[in-house]
Amino acid sequence: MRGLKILALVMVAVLALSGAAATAAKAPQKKSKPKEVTVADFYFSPEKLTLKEGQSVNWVWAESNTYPHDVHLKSGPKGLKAKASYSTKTTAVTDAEFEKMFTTPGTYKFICTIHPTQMHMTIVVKK
Ligand SMILES: [Cu+2]
Repeated sequence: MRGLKILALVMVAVLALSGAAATAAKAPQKKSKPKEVTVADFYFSPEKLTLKEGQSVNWVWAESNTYPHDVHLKSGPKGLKAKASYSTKTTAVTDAEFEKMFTTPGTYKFICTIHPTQMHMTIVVKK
């Protein structure tokens, strides 16, 4: 009986340790996980995002879309390099993603070039 009790205690300890290990392994992944923006008919969600330097945004086209959309940088911080890399090269209706890392602090304004009055969003990158 006593042997069983000790075995049970050891098992609980092992489970607790493996749980802690799993949490520790997940932590860095969560930190670098991109913030998701939905590209929908006819809005970006959220419309405003604040990031820390080095964080990424992943735009994901909604499955329910029936119209084509793109992501286009309308304006960015002064001196921003490789501006074209902040815009998609084509439009898509659905089944598309666009990921971009932000390393230059400042304010970024994005539109969908097909629906510029409805679809716009702002990203602020802080140091
Ligand atoms: Cu659009």
